[in-house]
Amino acid sequence: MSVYNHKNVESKWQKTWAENDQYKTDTLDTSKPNYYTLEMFPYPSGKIHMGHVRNYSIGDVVARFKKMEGYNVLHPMGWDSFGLPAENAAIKHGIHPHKWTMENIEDMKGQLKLLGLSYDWDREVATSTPEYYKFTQEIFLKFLEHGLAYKKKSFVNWCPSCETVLANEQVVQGQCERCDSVVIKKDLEQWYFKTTQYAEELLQDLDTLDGWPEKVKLMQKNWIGKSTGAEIVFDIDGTDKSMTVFTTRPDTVHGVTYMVLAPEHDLVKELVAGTEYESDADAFVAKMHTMTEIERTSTDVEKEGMFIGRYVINPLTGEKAPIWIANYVLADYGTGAIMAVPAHDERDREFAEKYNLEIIPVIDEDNKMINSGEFNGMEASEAFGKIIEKIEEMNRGKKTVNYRLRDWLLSRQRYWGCPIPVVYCDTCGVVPEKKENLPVLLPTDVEFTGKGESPLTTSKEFMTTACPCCGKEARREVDTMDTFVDSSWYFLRYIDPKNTENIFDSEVVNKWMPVDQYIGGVEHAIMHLLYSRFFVKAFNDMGLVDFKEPFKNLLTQGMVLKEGSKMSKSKGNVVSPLEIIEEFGADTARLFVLFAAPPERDLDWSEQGVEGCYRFLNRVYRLVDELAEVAKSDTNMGELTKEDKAMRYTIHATLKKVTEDLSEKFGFNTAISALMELINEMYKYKELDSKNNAIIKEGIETIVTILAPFTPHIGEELWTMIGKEGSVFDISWPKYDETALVKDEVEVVVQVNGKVRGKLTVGANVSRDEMQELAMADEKIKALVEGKTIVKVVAVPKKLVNIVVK
Ligand code: ANZ
Ligand code: ZN
Repeated sequence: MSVYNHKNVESKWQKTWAENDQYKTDTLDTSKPNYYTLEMFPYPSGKIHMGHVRNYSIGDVVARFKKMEGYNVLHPMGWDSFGLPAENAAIKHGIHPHKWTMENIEDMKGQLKLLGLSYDWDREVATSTPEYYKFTQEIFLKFLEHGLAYKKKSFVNWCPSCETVLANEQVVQGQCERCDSVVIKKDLEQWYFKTTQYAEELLQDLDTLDGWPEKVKLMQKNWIGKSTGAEIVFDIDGTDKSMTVFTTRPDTVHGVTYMVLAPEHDLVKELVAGTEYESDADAFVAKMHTMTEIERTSTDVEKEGMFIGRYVINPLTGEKAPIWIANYVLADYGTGAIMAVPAHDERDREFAEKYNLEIIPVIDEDNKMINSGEFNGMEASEAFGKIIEKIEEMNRGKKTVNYRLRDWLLSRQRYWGCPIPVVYCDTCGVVPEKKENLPVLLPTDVEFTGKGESPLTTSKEFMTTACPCCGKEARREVDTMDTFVDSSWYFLRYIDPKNTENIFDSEVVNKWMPVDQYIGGVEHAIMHLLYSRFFVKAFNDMGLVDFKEPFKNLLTQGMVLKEGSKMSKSKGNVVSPLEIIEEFGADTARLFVLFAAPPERDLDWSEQGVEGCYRFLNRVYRLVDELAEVAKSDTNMGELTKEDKAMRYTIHATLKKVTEDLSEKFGFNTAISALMELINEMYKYKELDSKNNAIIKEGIETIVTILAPFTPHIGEELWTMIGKEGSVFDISWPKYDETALVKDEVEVVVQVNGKVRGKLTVGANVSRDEMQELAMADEKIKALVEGKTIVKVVAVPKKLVNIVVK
């Protein structure tokens, strides 16, 4: 008799797997169908947390199961290793970000290995290595070449504490996502990717993603934010200028009583220059810069604005309307200008009431047009189209579609990111670095003050360079790329990670993509997924790939909570995976996170739950250990008793359930609980005098095989204990025996006049007539129908008998 020693078992198998290169994938092998399963790669903070354990355990079950199902499985792992924490460590502790990052990667890799995950480590990538970012830079140059990267000056979100620009997506309720500082606006020259060029495709193609959670698709849809309406041009009275507005309600154009320009709108300066309004307007604009977009448009914030002395002429009515500037109109949505219709727009009404502006209703309660000249009496929905037509005829505007999606601002005033490979030359202007000069390496002679401009400006070595065009002395771009650029293509690099010539080999990538199953946190539902989709679409248009979406199926796993709240240092409720692995083993940790909740749901950490899983694995171990000799023996099943049949039924029903749970949905928790029941049944069965050794053998083999993807170390160990050679993961996933699932006896409901009056156990194959006879023979039923006329008897085989009496 041996005892389950998780430490010995786990270290033994981890070593064996490494020695045998067990999880190496040959991407060129065409003998099996491909299956690419991927978990979102981590930032190398140095320590794995329970969220990682959960994410990667889920992915590992998928990978192992698919491999046993006969697929050539690709299951890689790497590091999203550029980013702010490394730089902060440099500022705080004087450690170079590179050193800090590489040490963390080593530490975390060691920790991941303790979890027994089936990664092909030969494909490991780290985005901060020159081998990787050389290609991030090449991709940037391709985008530049195809007009998908450009530079522009604009008001950007600026975090005064991180001293860097933030993408819209990184501003949460007006605050920096990382440090919670209030985000302000700053006017800077920045690099952008033209994500808006793909707005419509990014929206439309969501419909092709059947394997994505609806909620994620909805979040993306809202983020893209398509609205249909019109652009209408209003001439500015007494000038040769005009003002173009975007409206989703062209039907209300007769109700326009004033106009609003965003304070930052270029026209504002032109219109107030040299007028009595100039200084007040300047002050108002300056004030707006201290506010975030969120604040400015929040319904709680009082609407504020000022008249700037000019009027437009309404193209449909010929009436004049005053031009105002106001906080609630944003510069970078639509055209940055609106026609205000206080009768039908809540925001405009509030503003009009405050400043005593006219309110003219143009639609009545029956949705019919009023005060609208030739359109009076028309349904508003009809007028919508008719007014657009008229405006188009008059050449005063057109039907348009507008998206909330903005171009992706990728410049960061940071050191630890991918250098943007362009050079500024006094003669040639902005010059892309030559492909053969890539990578533009991050210099090491940099000072980390944490303040001011991009740290790269402190590097002499970096700052002075030769213009790739004319050879004269020139300056390098000192900003680095947003780290989301790095993670927008890593899933492609895994397929061809050692390619030194190209970003990847298109042919192999086309064979493996899209990713069959992507797994990660819902916090990446917008940015990372949208950006990756954008990259793939751009690559498709450049002819680099032949697919249009990167991730076929997506699973967003829930969080790991403790007593209902998120584990966090400040709450002091963090459970360290390493301690759990030490005390109970990785298999127990994996089993717990897979068993405690369905993967999409949040999971509450429970000490008792973990102990329960540990006891379960011990129980399986003892069972297999006790029955190992029987399982090794060569026996015949022979004639089966009722108990034998019941045991076989449980074995094969469990196998069927686990197979279905793993292949159709991510029913890890229900699969595991079915397995637990099977173990209980086996414990009972083995005590029977009449037990059949062939069934025990069948049961034990099934248990070991189907438990293995969840808890791989003990899986391999038990496999060896029952005398098998090689790895349990090299065998095919077992097929259940249909005949074992055919029950000899079934329970049938007996009804009298449709009311359930009893139950009968009958042979599974009895006929309708026999069922009827058996029902009538039942004492209780007999009493109920006695003295009555039987009108008819309905019998549904294996289900029910209904006797209708009068
Ligand atoms: C006149 C009007 C009348 C409007 C009415 C609405 C209701 P969505 O659906 O979000 O696209 N708008 C346009 N550009 C704006 C900007 N830069 N800042 C603030 N508001 C802006 O909203 C489109 C509507 O929001 C537009 O239609 C415009 O107001 C306003 F009864 O025009 B509407
Ligand atoms: Zn030059």
